[in-house]
Amino acid sequence: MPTTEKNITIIKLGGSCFSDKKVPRSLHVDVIDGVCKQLEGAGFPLIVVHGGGSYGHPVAKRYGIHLGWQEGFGDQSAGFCETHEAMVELNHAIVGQCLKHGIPAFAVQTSAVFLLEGGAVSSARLDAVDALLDQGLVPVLYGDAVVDTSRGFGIMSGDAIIVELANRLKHRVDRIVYLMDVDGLFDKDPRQGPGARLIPDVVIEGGELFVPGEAGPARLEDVVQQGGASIDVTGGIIGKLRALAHLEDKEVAINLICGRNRSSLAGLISGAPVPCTRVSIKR
Ligand code: IP8
Repeated sequence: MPTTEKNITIIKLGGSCFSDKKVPRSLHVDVIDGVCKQLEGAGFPLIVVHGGGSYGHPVAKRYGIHLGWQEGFGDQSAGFCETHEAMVELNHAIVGQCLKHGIPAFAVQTSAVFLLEGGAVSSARLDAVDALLDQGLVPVLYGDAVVDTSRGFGIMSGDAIIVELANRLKHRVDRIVYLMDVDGLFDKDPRQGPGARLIPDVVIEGGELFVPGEAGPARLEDVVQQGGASIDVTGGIIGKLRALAHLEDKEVAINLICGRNRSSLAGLISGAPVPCTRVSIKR
């Protein structure tokens, strides 16, 4: 088996893409199936990272797992374990779909790889991920409940995982693809009616997000209408993109595309023009 350094694509399966956040433990198996179909015989090294969707988030919220030990959340030890259990169930379903499509997916337990301290990553044991890639396998990691050595516990999101993988793996991550329930980032929620405009480019500079324009760059927060109902394509995703400012390699190609149709991912992989938001990081 070759063990030389490879260029890796990370596919982030966003929770909004594969589950209905209003229905606990709901999984759109057809969406996962469509994604796997487009990745069949991809022919390039791959890591899959998935979010929590309606599996991890509601449990974590109920028990305040993202806050560490706190009064008033009931039995947080049980909540910590239940959050992880929900994510394991989800991960098992996603890995199972990958295997059905001949993708050699191998679950990697995020909480066994990472430790936090005060919310920041204090330990990352990624040798096993590098070794799986060396063997031509597809590691599948997921947002998880993770031990925090000062707060007790916390949540490590799929997006934080992506930054750690890109910065610390032996192999080079050269492409990150975010799969969403819509075609990318919009100026308003496209699910709430017509007239929403897809933002084709976003630039991250000095930790801030900008939309290039003829009149000069505008702050993304000023371009995007944020509202409770559109949190996944506005507020939520803005926080996720801001995390990418911590990528050490500023050359990595980052695209936000729709993971719900059966063509955007295959199109992007083959180099065809697909509706998307491209994200670049300025040095
Ligand atoms: O959906 C969160 O991961 P994310 C995972 O990538 C949990 O933010 C356990 C809520």
